[in-house]
Formats: sequence, structure tokens, C-alpha cells
Amino acid sequence: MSILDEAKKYERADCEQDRVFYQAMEEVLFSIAPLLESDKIYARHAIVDRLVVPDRVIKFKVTWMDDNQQIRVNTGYRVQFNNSLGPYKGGLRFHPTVNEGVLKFLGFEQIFKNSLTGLPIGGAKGGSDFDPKGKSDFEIMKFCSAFMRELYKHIGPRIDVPAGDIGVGAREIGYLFGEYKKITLSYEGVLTGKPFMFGGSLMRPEATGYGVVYFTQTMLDMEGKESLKGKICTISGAGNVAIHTIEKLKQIGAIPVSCSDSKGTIYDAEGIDVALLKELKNVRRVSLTEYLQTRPNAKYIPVEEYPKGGHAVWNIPCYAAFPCATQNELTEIDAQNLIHNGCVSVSEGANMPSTPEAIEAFLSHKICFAPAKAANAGGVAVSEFEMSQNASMQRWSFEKVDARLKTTMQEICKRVVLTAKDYGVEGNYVDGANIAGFKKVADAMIAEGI
Ligand code: NDP
Ligand code: 2IT
Repeated sequence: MSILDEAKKYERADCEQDRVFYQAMEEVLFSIAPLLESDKIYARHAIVDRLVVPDRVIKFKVTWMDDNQQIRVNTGYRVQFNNSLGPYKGGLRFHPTVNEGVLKFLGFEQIFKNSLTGLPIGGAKGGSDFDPKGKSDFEIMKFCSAFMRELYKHIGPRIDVPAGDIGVGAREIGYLFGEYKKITLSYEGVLTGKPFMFGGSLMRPEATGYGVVYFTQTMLDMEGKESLKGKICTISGAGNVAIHTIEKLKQIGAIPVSCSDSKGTIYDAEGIDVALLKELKNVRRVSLTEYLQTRPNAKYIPVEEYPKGGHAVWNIPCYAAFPCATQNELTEIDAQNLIHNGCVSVSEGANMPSTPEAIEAFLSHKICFAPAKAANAGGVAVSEFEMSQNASMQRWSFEKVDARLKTTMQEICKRVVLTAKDYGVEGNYVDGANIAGFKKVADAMIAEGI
């Protein structure tokens, strides 16, 4: 059976919810086709059939009471996808768009991302359709407690170690940890992204964004392109990943000029004010329109003012682009705009932010394209450093974590480049990442038996 038939087989089993999962799976299957052709061992061990089905999907009801004494019901999930390389590991997403299909896509991607880090972690993802927007601190706490009252049965420091993702940061991880500790009487590293005072790693909040920039620096260097210093960069999103990508870009002398949220885009030609952005998004939790109160020369472009199918942020001329918001946020139209405006490099901070058509456009125009599972692996890598610190009761310095993060991102980049070269697709970071990530997991699955 050709790889195309193989992919189609899974498409037939598809339903609307699974669309993003199928998208993620199709990309991996196409990338690994040369490996499957050249080495029949993977077919003999039915690796693809075994890898595209999660080990288990846990789905549960979360009942909690809001501040008006109204009982609310949400759905919680944990998709434990593959633990061939280590305990299940991956974030929790709280967002109204969360469903089983979204978490299967994220869990599937996480397997290969975690494999690429070279660290002993398997792939998982979880979350809920709970919408944290507009909720009081107390409501967030009650929801997190109720969520953990079910989740605790399925996780553990050697079993499955969740962390943050969209809508889940240090505050939520703190409440989840507090409930786990109460139920189990166990003070252990069962979650990562914890606040520093009770076992969190220094630099975990910064890790994903800083890692994306470290990866991009290495990629540009390996491709013989000019560095980011003094260059205009555009960034989408205004959450954890976007903020720390912007922060690191400023530290290295680049000029990050944009950020965005679900309502609109900020264009600040003088460079985004990171302290202000943190204040608006992490402390006051307000809309980006407020940015203009302090920075009146910046421009705010509401989403409804931009033509359908494209996004204002990708129409700003830049040297390097960093999509850091959510899946499929960068379309073919956006890719054409970036290419037309002279963009040289695109690095995915978010998970699968570029549509397949956008990726195709980047690759055919020889844009340096860093796919999410390689470029944003710094977050989960530092999560694993947090697991190591918790297990050994140690605390690493900021400098130590930063140095290890930088080395990890450089090594991932080199691994991806060499693998692409070995399989005759030099310069294609998508294929390089998918093949290198897959091979390690597949070899472990074979060695561990069925
Ligand atoms: P946050 O919740 O901190 O921020 C998410 C940002 O993306 C917000 O600005 C949000 O805007 C915006 N956003 C979310 N959904 C949409 C949407 N449907 N349309 C437009 N904008 C949207 O999340 P993170 O920064 O942690 O995560 C961002 C991305 O990075 C995700 O793809 C996540 O999976 C990925 N990632 C995160 C890691 C981490 O360590 N946190 C690690 C690796 C990847 P608004 O507030 O208006 O909704
Ligand atoms: O997508 C991701 O890699 C994350 N949300 C972080 C996962 C983790 O376990 O730190």
C-alpha cells in the first residue's frame, strides 16, 4: 500500500472534530514515507497503525459552582498518546474550542516534539472546554479543583505529568497542584510550570518563547542568512509564548513590532513594550486596545477590519515571522503576503499555526521554515528539567537552565538539518523534524514489543 493510500485510510475514519488531528497526521505520514519505503521493519511492526491511535483517551465530567451559586458542567480530557520514550508529558488547554479531536492533534504532535528534545518523555495532552475569560480568581480555583478531582486518578510523576498550554499558566497549575496534594497527601512533581516557590523551575515561563528565538538563531546561522540583530520581526499572540518570544528578540537587538489576540493586532513600529504587554495580559488581563493608552503612536487593527482569510499581523513587512497564538492562524493568503513583503524566516511558536497550504508556499519559496514540533520544544524541555529538579530535590540557577535550553534548541536544530540531508530533502525542516522525531519513537516501540 502506498503512503497516500495509507493516509487516505485514516481520512476515511475522520470526522469533523478530527480534522486538525488528520492534518497533523497527514503531514507526518508524508514526511516519513521515504523512511518507510527504505526500511520495511516499520511496516512489519505495524508502527504507523499503532502510533496514530492514542494509548487511551480519558474523558470526564467537571462540575463546579460559579460565583452566582450556579452549577456549571464542563468536559475534561486527557489524551495519553504514547509512552515509549518516557512518562506521558504535555500541556493542558482550557479554551471553549477544546474537544477530543483538538487534543488528539496536540497529543500526536507532542510525541514527536518530545522525542526531538532527546529527553525521556512520552506524548500527551489534555484540557477542557472551560473558558477562563471573564472568570474570577475564585471561579478559576473552583474549576481547577473540580478538574483535578478526576484527573488525579490518571497522573503521577512516573505516569503522566501535565503542564500549561492556552488558558493554563502558573495560576492554574498552582490550583491544580494544591488539589492534587490534598487528595493524594503526596508532595511530588506531578505537574510542571509550577510557581518557583513550590518546586517550579526558574525560566519555565520564559522557556518556550526564548527557545523559539534560540532555534531561529541557529537555523539562520546554519542556512547562511543574516542574524536577527537589527531586524524587524512580527509576532502573533499575546500570551506566554508570544510575550517571551518578544522579550528575547528585544534582548538580542531585534525589533519585534507586533502582537495580537483574538480581537485584534497591535503594530508598534518602535518595538513592542514588553513590560506594558505583561502588565495588560498577565496582571490586569485586559484587551490589547489598552496598549494605546500608554503607547499612542502604536496602531490597533481589530479583526473585523481585516479582509476574510488573512490576518493583519502577517501583512506587516518583516525579516522574520513568529506565529505564537493558535493552530491554523497563518493561512495561504498570509504566507503570500509575508513572502511578497520579503520575509526570510518563519518560526512556529504555537502548535501547527501554519495551514498546509501556507507551509507549501514557504517551502516552495525557500523560506527558512521552523516547524512547531522543533521550534517550540523549549517549553517541554524545561518542563523535563523541572521534573529532574523535583526528583532530585534540587534547584537549578537561571543561568544553568538557560544554558541547557540553548544547547537543547541548537541540538534539535542540528538533528533536524542532518536528518533532512540524510533523507535527500536538504533544507526541509518539516521532513527533518518528522523523520527524526518518528524514528526514535518507532525504534523504541519495536524494542519494547507489542
Ligand atoms: P496563552 O493562553 O498564554 O495565550 C494564547 C494567545 O493566543 C492569546 O493571546 C490568545 O488571545 C491567542 N489565541 C488563542 N486562541 C486564539 C484564536 N482562536 N484566535 C486568535 N487568537 C487566539 O497560551 P500560550 O502562549 O501558552 O500558547 C500559545 C500557543 O503556543 C498554543 O498553540 C500552544 O499550544 C503553544 N505552545 C505553548 C507552550 C507553553 O509552554 N505554554 C509550549 C509550546 C507550544 P485571547 O486571549 O484573545 O484568546
Ligand atoms: O505544547 C507544548 O509543548 C506545551 N504546551 C508544553 C508541554 C509541557 O509539558 O511543558
